[in-house]
Amino acid sequence: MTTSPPVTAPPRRYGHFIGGQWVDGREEIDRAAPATGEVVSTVAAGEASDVDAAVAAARRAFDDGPWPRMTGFERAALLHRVAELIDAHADLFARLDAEEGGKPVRLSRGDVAGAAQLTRYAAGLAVQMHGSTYTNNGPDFTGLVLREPSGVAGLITPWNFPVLILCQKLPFALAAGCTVVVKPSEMTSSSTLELARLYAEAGLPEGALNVVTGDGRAGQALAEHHGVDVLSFTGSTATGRRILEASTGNLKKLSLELGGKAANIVFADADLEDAAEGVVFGGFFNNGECCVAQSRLLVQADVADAFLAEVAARAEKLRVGQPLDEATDVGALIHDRHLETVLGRVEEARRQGGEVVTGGGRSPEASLAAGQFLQPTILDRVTPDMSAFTEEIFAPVLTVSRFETVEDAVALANAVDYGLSNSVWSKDIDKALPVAKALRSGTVYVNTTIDAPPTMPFGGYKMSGVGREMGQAGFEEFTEVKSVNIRTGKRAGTFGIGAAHPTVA
Ligand code: TXE
Repeated sequence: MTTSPPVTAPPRRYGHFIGGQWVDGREEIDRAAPATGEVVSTVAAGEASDVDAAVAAARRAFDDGPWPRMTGFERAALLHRVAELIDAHADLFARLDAEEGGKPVRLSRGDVAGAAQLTRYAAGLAVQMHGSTYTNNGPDFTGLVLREPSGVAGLITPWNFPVLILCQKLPFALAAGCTVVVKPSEMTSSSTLELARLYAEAGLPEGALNVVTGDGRAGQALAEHHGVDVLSFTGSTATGRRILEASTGNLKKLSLELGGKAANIVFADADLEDAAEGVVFGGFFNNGECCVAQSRLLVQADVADAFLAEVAARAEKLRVGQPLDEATDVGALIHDRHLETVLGRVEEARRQGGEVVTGGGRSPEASLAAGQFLQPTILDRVTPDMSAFTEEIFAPVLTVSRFETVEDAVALANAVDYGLSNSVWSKDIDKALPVAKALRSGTVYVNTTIDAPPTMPFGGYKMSGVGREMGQAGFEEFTEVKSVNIRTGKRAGTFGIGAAHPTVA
């Protein structure tokens, strides 16, 4: 069964994309827009058999197809064509992710520009893919270290940056010569399916990119699959742990980008106006539904009251509104259960001694009553023993804690199980750089925040994950290295027991 070519105006209906064909599922999943409650898309509910078919198509494309055998320049040319197509369809992608994910369309447009930029950067890596040569293994030996594609890559993506996070993985895997099966979030699948359509239009060989939609069951089947060689996941730490367990059957290579609980550390000697702007951006960007959300403000005590007043004044000016409205700063949270959980966490913090400085409840706007809208919320007097300090809330909720010394600031920032990112604000580089080095996180921003060029590797320390995305390190996650040691000439006694020769123990 095949679903006719995808339509882009709601309600949309998609099948899986397997081996270059659109394939209906036995059951379907409806997605209601979190801002209105109206169903905007319907996707196939993938089962293990769909995942089997997609992995088989990717396997054939890897073992026998042209994609892994093309030159780097040929793969790069296709990725450049896709980047052009992404730019040409920017409005479509921005709309799909805003509509299904509830994020402000203005930010969604930034994600699409980022997706095109990532694809162009990955095209460069396809050209640059290379190994190394060892000429010091002995006079008769030459050591080649070959860099090869890992094989079939499984990509499982979340709902908060559907097209952007996909492009932190997909073009890198393809640039390396892998073939791919993607399982997008069941809540925001449309942009992934539309991107697959553009890859086909650009000329990607059949089976090199397959998309199976569905919920965690489809993701679990992909994580368990023996035909998948490398798996890259972005999502919650709890699901990351499940994926790690599911992957043990064939010990597949894993890259897990998980939750975060970042701190914005503001020292008294920072440019405080600049820092206030950064703190509001870091805390409320993308509805706070962001793994690098700088959701904890740690501020030096002597400037804390004045600084907090400035941050609160700016937060109160943020416009909560419909995701598709260009003027909206904060849109709708992903679903009703999430909003309820967030409200529960705010209430818990209040009971534990936190003070609500602003917000704290659903948006009072009558025009937003049908959706999942939370007021930007600031909680002061939050201490490390409170769950609001340690747990990822994933919403426009900023906690505030005060510190006295540099050492206190570092200790507070590091006093959580996560280690994805942190920000430091100080005009004194002699202070800011040692602090950046002392922070246990994969990324540190200094006098900036949530700012990730594709050239820089991204990933977590501690429970924020394993492996890296983007940069050269992110590309290498989709590759294997093979050592080939070549002996030339023939010298008697090379293999005699006890003879000295360069080899491994
Ligand atoms: O994430 P899940 P959810 C955090 C954030 C959020 C919480 C829950 O705190 O409130 O996670 O969100 C697929 N095997 N982040 O439940 O479950 C799922 O279908 C394989 C942080 O949406 O991690 C989707 O495609 N896959 C994060 C993807 O995993 C499974 C972004 C992510 O869903 C699976 C999103 C399973 N057993 C949420 N179960 C970030 N790091 O940015 C589900 N999935």
